[in-house]
Amino acid sequence: MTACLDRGPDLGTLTELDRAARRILAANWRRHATVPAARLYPHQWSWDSAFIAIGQRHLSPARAQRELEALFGAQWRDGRVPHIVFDPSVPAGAYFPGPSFWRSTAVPGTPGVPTSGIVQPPAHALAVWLTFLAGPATARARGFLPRMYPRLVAWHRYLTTRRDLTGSGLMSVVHPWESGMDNSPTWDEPLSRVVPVPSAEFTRRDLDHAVAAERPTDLDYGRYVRLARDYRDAGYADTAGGHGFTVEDPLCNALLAAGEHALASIAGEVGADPGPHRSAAARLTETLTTNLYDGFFFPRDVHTGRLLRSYTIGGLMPLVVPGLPVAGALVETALGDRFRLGAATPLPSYDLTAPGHTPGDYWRGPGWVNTSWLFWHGLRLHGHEALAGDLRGRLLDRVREAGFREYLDPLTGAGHGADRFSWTAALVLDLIRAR
Ligand code: 9WN
Repeated sequence: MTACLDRGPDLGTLTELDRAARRILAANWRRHATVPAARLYPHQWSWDSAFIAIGQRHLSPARAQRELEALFGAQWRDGRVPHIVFDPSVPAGAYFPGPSFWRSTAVPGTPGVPTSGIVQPPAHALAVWLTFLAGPATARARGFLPRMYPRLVAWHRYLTTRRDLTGSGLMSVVHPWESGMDNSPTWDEPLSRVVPVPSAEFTRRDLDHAVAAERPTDLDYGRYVRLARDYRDAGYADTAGGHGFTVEDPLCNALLAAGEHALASIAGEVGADPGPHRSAAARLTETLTTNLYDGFFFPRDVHTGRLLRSYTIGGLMPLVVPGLPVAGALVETALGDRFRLGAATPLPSYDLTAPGHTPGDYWRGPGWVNTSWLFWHGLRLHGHEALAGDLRGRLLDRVREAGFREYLDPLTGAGHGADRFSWTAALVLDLIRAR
C-alpha cells in the first residue's frame, strides 16, 4: 500500500469501511435524496444521485429508488433533467449559483421546485436498471420501472434531439459543468473564447469550504457564470450556434449509449419494445467511434469542428459501452504512461505525462472514484476480470487510507476536496459487494 502523507483516519478492515460508508450515506440523506457533501454541495446533484443509488441499492432498494424518483420529479417538460435540484430549506447563500441565479420557476414547463437549467452526464438509465436488479420485489411493488421508464425515455429524447446541435447524432454539452468534469484542461481552449463576467459581480461560495488552489480560478468561474447567464437569458433554448461553448463529449455520449442498453432491459421488464433502444445504442456507438475516436476518444469543439486532443479520463469512459469496437485499444492506453492503470489509483482525471498535470487541482490531475468505478464496470463488461479485480482492490485500499474524499492524488493517494463525499461512500459499498 502506498504511503500517504495527509492520510485520513485509518478505517481498518472492509467491515469498518462498509460501516463508515453507510454512516456517510445516512448522514447525507435529506428527506427525499442525498446531498453530495453536506457543506460544499448542500442540494441534490444529477449524476451524483445516479452513483449514490448504485451504492444505496445494497442498503435500501426503496431509498435508492426514491433518490432517482426525486431527481426525475424535477424533470422539465422538455425532458431535461436539471443538474441541481435545490432544497428550499437550505439558506439561499449556501451554494452559488443558487435558485435566484437560475430562475427556473419562471420558465414554462418546469417543476415547482427550483432547479438549475443545465444538465449532467446521463448515468441514470444504468443506475435505474442496477437499482431494479438489487431489489426487484420492492421495485415491482412500488411500480418503480413503469414510473421511471417514460421519464428516462423523455430524458434521452431531449439529449438526442434538442441537444444534437450539429445533426451528427451525438449530444452536445453547452457548459463545462454539464460534462461533470468542470475544470478539465480540455475545456481551456473552447472556454478561452468566452468573455468572463468580472468576479466582482458574483460571490463564490465554494471557497468557504474548499482550498482555493484545488478549485477552479475566478477567471474560470467568470466564464462559467457568463455561459450560464446567457443560457438562462435565452430562456434555456437549445439552438445550434446559440451557445458560447458547445462540445460533443465522449463521456456523455458513452453514458447515453450504455443507457440505451439499460433502457432496452427496462423496456423488456415493463412490456415495451426493446428494439428501438437497441438500435439507438448501436447508432450511438457507431457515431461515437466514427466521430470522436482517433486512437483515443477526444471531445469535438463544435465551434471549430476540431477534436480537442488532450488525454483526459473522459476519453476512457466509452469502455462502459457494451460491444465497443475499440475496447482493447482503450485498455492498452489506460495501461500506458498517461493513466497507469494498475498503479495510479483512482485513475487520473488528466494525462500523467502532460506538463499541465496537477495532482491536487480540480479535474486537472487527481482521480475521482466515480470515473474509476465506470472504468471498472467497463473492464468487467469487456472480460478484463483480472484488471477489474485489481482496480477494485486498489480503490478500496485508497479510500481506507485517505477517507471518503471527493478526489485523490492518483500517485500518493492523498485526499482532496470535500470529505464524507457521498458517491465515494456509495461506490465503495458497491465495490465491496462486487463478485
Ligand atoms: C458544479 C457535485 C458536483 C459534481 C461535479 C463536480 C462538482 C459542481 C461544483 O460537484 O461540480 O456542478 O460546484 O464544482 O465537478 O462532477 O457532480 O458533487
